[in-house]
Amino acid sequence: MEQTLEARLQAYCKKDLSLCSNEELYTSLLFLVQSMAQKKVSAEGKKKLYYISAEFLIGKLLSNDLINLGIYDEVKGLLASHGKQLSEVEEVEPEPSLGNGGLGRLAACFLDSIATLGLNGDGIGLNYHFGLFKQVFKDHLQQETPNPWIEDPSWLKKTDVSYQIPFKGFTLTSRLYDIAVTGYENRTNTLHLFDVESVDESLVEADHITFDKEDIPKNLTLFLYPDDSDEAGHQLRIYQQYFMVSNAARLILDECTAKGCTLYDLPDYAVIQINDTHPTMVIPELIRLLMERGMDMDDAIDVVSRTCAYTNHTILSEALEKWPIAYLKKCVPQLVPIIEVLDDKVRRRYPDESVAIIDRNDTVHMAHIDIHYGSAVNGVAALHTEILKNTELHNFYKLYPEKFSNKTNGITFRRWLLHCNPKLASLIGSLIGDGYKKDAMELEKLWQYKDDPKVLDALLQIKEENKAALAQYLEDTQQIHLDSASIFDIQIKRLHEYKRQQLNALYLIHQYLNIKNGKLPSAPVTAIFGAKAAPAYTIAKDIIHLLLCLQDLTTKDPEVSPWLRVVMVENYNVTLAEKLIPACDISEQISLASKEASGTGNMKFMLNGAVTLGTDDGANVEIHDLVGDENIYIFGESSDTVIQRYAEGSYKSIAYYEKDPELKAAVDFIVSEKMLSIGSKEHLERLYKEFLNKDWFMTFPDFKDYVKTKDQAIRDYPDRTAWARKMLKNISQAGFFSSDRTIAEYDRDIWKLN
Ligand code: 26Q
Repeated sequence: MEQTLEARLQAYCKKDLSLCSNEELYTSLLFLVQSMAQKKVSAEGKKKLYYISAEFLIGKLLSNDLINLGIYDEVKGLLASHGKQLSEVEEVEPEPSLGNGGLGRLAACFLDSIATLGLNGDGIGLNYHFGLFKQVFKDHLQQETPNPWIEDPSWLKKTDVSYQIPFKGFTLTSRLYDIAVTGYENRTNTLHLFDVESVDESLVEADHITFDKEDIPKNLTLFLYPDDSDEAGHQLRIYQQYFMVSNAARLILDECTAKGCTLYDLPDYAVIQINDTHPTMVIPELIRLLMERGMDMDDAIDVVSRTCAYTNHTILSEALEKWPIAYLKKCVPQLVPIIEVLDDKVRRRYPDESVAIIDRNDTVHMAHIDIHYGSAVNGVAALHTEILKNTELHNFYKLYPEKFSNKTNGITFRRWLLHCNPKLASLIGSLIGDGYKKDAMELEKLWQYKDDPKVLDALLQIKEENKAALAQYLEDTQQIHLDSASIFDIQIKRLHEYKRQQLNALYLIHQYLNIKNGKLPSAPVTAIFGAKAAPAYTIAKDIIHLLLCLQDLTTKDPEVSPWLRVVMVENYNVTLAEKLIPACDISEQISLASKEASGTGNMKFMLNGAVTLGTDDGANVEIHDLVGDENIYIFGESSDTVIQRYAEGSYKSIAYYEKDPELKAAVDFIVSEKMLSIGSKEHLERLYKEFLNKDWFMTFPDFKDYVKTKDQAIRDYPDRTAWARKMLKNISQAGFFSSDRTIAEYDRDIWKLN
């Protein structure tokens, strides 16, 4: 076998492997993987799932595919025997950052699990030429630069599929590109990414993410939009969404009719999962296309309603998509009469204005289309689904209780354990066998080792090695120096006020002031952040500024740096996450209770033996239930209290500030002379005022408890055996969060593929 693999690789390289550059090895491996993946034919079946999503944050593909194809170790050994390192070859691959964060990464984990479980299902999205912007720090501020990822050769395979997509005033020709999605020792599925034939990368100037926004034929698939409510109204987003779903609908109809579908029996051939409201226009578009093919409207509505299902990923009302009908008229007028009929039917059935599709301001509520005209609605964690049913979507729940269900998110253990933490994966394998790779619940067997000093030591040893590896990597790539003997306390996620990086920052200032006053912590701590802020999100960028100033402050002060260091990594992405997560001691999951729908980073950290410090929010609630009070640090007000506080509208941050001298000192420090000597007055003052006048995500009420709980975690850490037991408990309970479990539930309750 090795001979064969070696021979095949050599045939691609056209020379001895030891003479190849890492670039040549990367392209040869890409060809090898593509040909092997192609040979694993997708199992056919009558019914197929189409997972439509504006984002698929797939991350680098090479090593993931090598693992799934079962040749990772062999390739690694083969390269090593020729003096080459697979890890160096991995560095050559550009990361496709085709998503903002959780929602896009979830879609990628789902594709892996769908293929791994052998289910008949593909992803459909857009082929953005530039992924989410590349983040660069300058003068303690974030700057955004273009992030290209498509090279020649690439993972994208050009297909013959192409459609004519009509917009007001012009028609665009599409082209489908496919990426193979390998399952773990199983079938290969496909991620279908549609592009515009007329797209023109030269519209983008080097180093700037600005471009001609008017020229739709050239710019439609250039950029992924940042999840930025300020820009949400931008019409390009409607063009993108319609282009995505019109192509998707045509592809689905073509595939189904080729299998003998009469269109009236479409729900027997296809199920469409709508990932948040971004693909919602697929509902009116499918209805329109069915009518074009001769179906009458009521039948078309019925068929489509039985084909589509919707997942909600947020309870932030400002993030729920609403489009002025005037925008739709300007871009895609053909959908307007259909949406009007959908609205009219709802209004006839239900006089309740709050469930209407087109509101009194002539704005179309996309989620409302999904709920009325889809067969299922799900939230992404138990608490989130309860909040949808009882609060945010309560009026819909009353109408359609049978449509609602919970599907707690999950993560693929292939990428988030086998690939990113091979040492831990192999320790687990040596203790409980490899069955856990296919059945994650088997991780529970690890708990029998809770008193085994050898196992606990091995866990600590692996964590130490992963921390040293991260330190080396950040030293080499970002000139950041880490003390691997300190506690690695990590918060990595998009920068958003509700996720409360600013609460963490207040703690760090508080700790800094303590150290300056001679009060040292129980152990040295390195607080590591990674986060991109949407380009137009002012306060989020101010928070990044604060963190970068704190990095400067703590690094340069010899009194402080042995005890406390703040580090913000540049350009946080999937690739960096894969290095940070295995090296983490304390996982920061500190969103304001009720605001984080689920979170999935929390699951990745837990699986890799970090202990969570978090609020009872999103999937933290389920982690808490699984590991018990002893093995997690929970703080802060409950979601019920928070929801009530918002309902009363009574929150005044200033009252907390005036009551708590420690809080006041931390907040005042933001605009202290010391900070102003490092950072910019404009940014720091704006942030300071935001805290005092608004603090919309209520950091002040949780400050005291956060400080207390975090200090307790830091006090507990030096008891290494007790800490290792907490790590073991977390790993052993992580099986529930395998996306294989999540996908099996979607299939059982919604897709019903077999
Ligand atoms: C909307 C309008 C205009 C432009 C962009 C957007 C936009 C883009 C992306 C709005 C939202 C998103 C992404 C949302 C997201 O990532 N939500 C997260 O989904 C995860 C998977 O379910 C959850 O774990 C997280 O809790 C949730 O925040």
